[in-house]
Amino acid sequence: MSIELWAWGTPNGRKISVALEEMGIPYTVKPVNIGKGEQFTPAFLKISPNNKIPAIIDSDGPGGRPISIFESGAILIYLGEKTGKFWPKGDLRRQVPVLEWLMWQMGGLGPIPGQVHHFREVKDEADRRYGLERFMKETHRLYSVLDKRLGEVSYAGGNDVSIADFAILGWAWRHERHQIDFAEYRNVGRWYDAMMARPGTKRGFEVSLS
Ligand SMILES: N[C@@H](CCC(=O)N[C@@H](CS)C(=O)NCC(=O)O)C(=O)O
Repeated sequence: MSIELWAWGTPNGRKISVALEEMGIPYTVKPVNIGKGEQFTPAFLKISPNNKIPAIIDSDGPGGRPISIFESGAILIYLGEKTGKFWPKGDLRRQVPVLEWLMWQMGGLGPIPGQVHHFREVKDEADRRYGLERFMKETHRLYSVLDKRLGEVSYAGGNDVSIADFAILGWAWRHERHQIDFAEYRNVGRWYDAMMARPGTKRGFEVSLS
């Protein structure tokens, strides 16, 4: 099995390097420098038509034929299905909470703190204040929801580490940039420390994506 990971060292890119390391899948990194516009090259658009990292190419896809996948959530589900790791393969009841928290991240704790990252850099003070007020409030709400969940179960999807944790971790890794203090979200802080202490996760954050 050989996978190409087309990515850059951002939260969405890190979700996949962490998953690949945790699953023990060999892969090669194809850096896509999004600061230099490499996400718009024809070669990349062919596998990621929305011009965003990450994307993967699995040379040994279903039926033994190559397959490319874009959207980090789709990639995580694919890798979980393929390996049976961090994904309750064949157990729809246990898949549901994993999917719920994966989708929760994809639609919330990613796009929203991403807006905080953006508005922090806005020069006009009134615009900056408006954006930060709006998106910080929602970012705090999302962390409260996660904190409650992680007060009830050990990991986002239940009692086992799953692809949902890798997805959420990619963004929680940038909590300082979106001005979140884990002292306010103790369950999230505990989960974060436990995840970051995992050797596979550490490797996933350390591997060069540039
Ligand atoms: N929903 C997408 C979001 C991916 C995304 O926003 N990627 C950013 C980097 S973290 C990107 O490639 N931005 C380049 C651009 O927007 O041109 C996913 O989860 O894969």
